[in-house]
Amino acid sequence: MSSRNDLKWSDVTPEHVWLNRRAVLGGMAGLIATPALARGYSTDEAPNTFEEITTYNNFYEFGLDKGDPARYAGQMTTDPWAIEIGGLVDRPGSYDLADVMAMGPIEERIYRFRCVEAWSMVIPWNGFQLSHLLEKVGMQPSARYVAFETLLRPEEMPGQRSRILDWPYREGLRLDEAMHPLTLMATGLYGRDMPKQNGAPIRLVVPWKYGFKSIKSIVKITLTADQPLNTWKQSNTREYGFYSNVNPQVNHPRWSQASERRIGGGFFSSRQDTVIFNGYGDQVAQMYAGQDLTKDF
Ligand SMILES: Nc1nc2c(c(=O)[nH]1)N[C@H]1C(S)=C(S)[C@@H](COP(=O)(O)O)O[C@H]1N2
Ligand SMILES: [Mo]
Repeated sequence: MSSRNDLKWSDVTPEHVWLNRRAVLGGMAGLIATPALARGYSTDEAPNTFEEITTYNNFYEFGLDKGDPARYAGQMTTDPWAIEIGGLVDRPGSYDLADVMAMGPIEERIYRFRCVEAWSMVIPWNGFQLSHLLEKVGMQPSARYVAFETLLRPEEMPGQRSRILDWPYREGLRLDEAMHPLTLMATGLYGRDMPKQNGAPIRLVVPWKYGFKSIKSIVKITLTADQPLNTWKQSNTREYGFYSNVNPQVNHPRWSQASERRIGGGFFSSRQDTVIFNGYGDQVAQMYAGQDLTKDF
């Protein structure tokens, strides 16, 4: 598969090369203390290791255990890949991955990532803003939401052979959320193509929302007038809403959301307070002005 992920930082980026390059660019202190290199939308917090990001995660299509995605996602075929883009758009159609990847400039964005299960990571993604894709396909005036679907292929996705969720996995965003510059179509991480367990070849990343909004291995994008279904809300409406903004004041019915465990060994391993909108409030809070976030959770 041809790749545009290596445009930014890396040749083939072993993690130490990637970290070194950051340290050089950020001043050598970066290697010793937190690599301080906040650029644009990126956080200056220390990223998790490639190993951590690719071996501890959720991708229920491959099982419920945090190690299952790394164990079983190798079976998933990601080439060829196309995304069906339709609904309230001017130019609907089946777009090949290469054409989708050419819809916006691939950037590196180092984002905090907060799972609803109260663990978090920092991940250096590569991707392009979803806004560029939406502009390319043309949003019709009646479009108010964007719906996403993951690949449905039980032959290659053992989790889809049991009814733990209503497959395919579905997610949705309000159009202003989808158009927000923080919202990424991610095509890689650490300067490499997206690992299969992290949602190859292309997945959503919405850093101010709980991780489950960041739907993986996307094959369908539909613009709609009405709020679309999202899998976790559908599976348990009391526990999961449509918005799913990170909010330490709204606890999950079965556990607190006030703090989180930052995944990672050594010095950086810690429990920390959760911040409203996962720390992206300056950039996103205004979209929810006037909404009661205890009702729109
Ligand atoms: N298709 C699909 N997308 C998914 C999931 C899933 O089970 N299936 N899990 C979600 C959850 S709960 C989390 S926390 C993130 C994990 O993403 P990561 O691999 O980047 O850590 O993926 C989200 N996207
Ligand atoms: Mo999650």
